[in-house]
Amino acid sequence: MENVQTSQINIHVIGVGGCGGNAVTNMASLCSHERIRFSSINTDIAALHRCHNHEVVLIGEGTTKGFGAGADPEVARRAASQSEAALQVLIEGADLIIIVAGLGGGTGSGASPVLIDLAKENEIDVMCFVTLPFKTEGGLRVDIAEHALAEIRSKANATLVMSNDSLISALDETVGLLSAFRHCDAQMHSIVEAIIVMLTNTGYINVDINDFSHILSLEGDTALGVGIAEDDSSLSSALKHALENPLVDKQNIMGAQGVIAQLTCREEPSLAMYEEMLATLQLLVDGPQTLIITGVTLSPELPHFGEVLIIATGVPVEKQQFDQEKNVIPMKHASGYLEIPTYLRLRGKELL
Ligand SMILES: Nc1nc2c(ncn2[C@@H]2O[C@H](COP(=O)(O)OP(=O)(O)OP(=O)(O)O)[C@@H](O)[C@H]2O)c(=O)[nH]1
Ligand SMILES: [Mg+2]
Repeated sequence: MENVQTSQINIHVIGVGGCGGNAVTNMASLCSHERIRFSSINTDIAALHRCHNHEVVLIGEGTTKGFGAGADPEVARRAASQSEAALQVLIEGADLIIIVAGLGGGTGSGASPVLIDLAKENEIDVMCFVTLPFKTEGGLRVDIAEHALAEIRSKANATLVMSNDSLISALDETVGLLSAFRHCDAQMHSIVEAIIVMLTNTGYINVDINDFSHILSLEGDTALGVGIAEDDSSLSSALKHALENPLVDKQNIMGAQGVIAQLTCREEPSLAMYEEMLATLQLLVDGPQTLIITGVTLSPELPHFGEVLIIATGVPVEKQQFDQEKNVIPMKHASGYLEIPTYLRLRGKELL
């Protein structure tokens, strides 16, 4: 089996707002792939100064004077529209844009939809990786995030939602806030890397940008994930694990209209285990009409035996999991680190 390298695909990961910029800084430091471009946009010049390892664009300088959007998505929307020419230059040449943003503030929530619109006008596919705020940040932020998420879901080709609250239940309660954020960023990064490998290496069974665009064009919810297999016999479990990430909101792929199942292996998988993995996928999808596109790529430098990337689209839209509770939920842990004043959050980000 041999993979052929292709060079046509340009993937551009763009962080929007403070969280987006932090996440992209962390992702860029983890990324080993030269074909991926990272950048961040923000209304806040100080936040952009922390994005030391990738290109940055200040938006709406005339509107916010470089001071952020003050948790007002409308201000950020105007800022992004005002800087449309700069954003147009930024996205030029991309085949796929992956937007990373924290919802609940101004810039991530308000500028992301403008960027998506611009990308769509340029016929570029857009995936969005977004985080939802801690409920303890208050009902207003939750409301902002909820509205932004609905808009982003309706505009982007695929949306991956991670909630900050699930960091608390998923990770050891002694974990530090910044380590928890980095964990979240690493999860997003592993999915981005898996997509890059799939699109830039021509596998033995190949998924190319047109297959990918087709799957992304299907209307409905999205489920995305990556699972690790330590050996040949754990491919099916890796597939299930890809859809059991405790940080990710939606992972049920039942009834999906389309699924990409991309297997990347260090060495050739056995036919029996490959078949078993596909049978597991069929059971999870449970849809005779589902378009399933499978890919197999060899990547000898992979640190483990294999990786299974699942991208399911056209998943029937469920009533949103989002918690409508507007009151601040009592803190789960005595450490009290969840109620973070803005100045501490900002100082914390400087440490990232
Ligand atoms: N996972 C994660 N979440 C973050 C991080 N920084 C902020 N957040 C979350 O993202 C939400 C939005 O915060 P920011 O990204 O700082 O806000 P912004 O988009 O820059 O908005 P403005 O500053 O109001 O213009 C917050 O309510 C937090 O829940 C981070 O580094 N990682
Ligand atoms: Mg900000």
